[in-house]
Amino acid sequence: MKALLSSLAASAVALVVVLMVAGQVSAATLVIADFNTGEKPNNIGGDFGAWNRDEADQTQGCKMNFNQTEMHGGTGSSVQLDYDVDSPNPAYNGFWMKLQNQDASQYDKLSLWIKGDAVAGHTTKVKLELKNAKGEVGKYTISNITTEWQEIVIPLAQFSGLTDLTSMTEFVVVFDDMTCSGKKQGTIYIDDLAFVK
Ligand SMILES: [Ca+2]
Ligand SMILES: [Ca+2]
Repeated sequence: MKALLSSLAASAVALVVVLMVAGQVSAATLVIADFNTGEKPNNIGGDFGAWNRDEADQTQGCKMNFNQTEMHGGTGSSVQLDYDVDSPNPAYNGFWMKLQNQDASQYDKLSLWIKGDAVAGHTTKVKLELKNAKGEVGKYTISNITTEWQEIVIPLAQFSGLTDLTSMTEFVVVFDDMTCSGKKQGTIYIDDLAFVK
């Protein structure tokens, strides 16, 4: 009986430790955008949308919509990016999101969920950019995008070009005709963008 009680006590201690660690993990995540309201702004008050190299060039472009079917996490929505960089002209476009001068220096990584559309097709690679108030642009290329949701966790140190994380201004997705070598026209979904420790 004594052994059972001490075993129960040990289990209780272990449970408390687990709960404390779980609490720290959730506090160590800053959700930038879960898109679950299906409207702007993002979770930190920032605007976002699609951008185009040349609005007048009908041979290329990117359109953004909220999608309530292809979302990560079971409820809410994701953003759907329909891109086209299949053009006789130099082609690039994508998605931008304001980061409201967020201080990311207490975080180590950028996390996001991403998948491609099986029917429309999709590139397996996209470029990401993080910009700060100093005008620096950190760049990182994601590869191996599939038609299944996957979490991409990128150490902030790997955004080469960024030397200061105390005032982040913008997150950018870039589709371009060189990077999108697999599929120059298609659909990508993004959800649950966050800074994590
Ligand atoms: Ca969502
Ligand atoms: Ca085209």
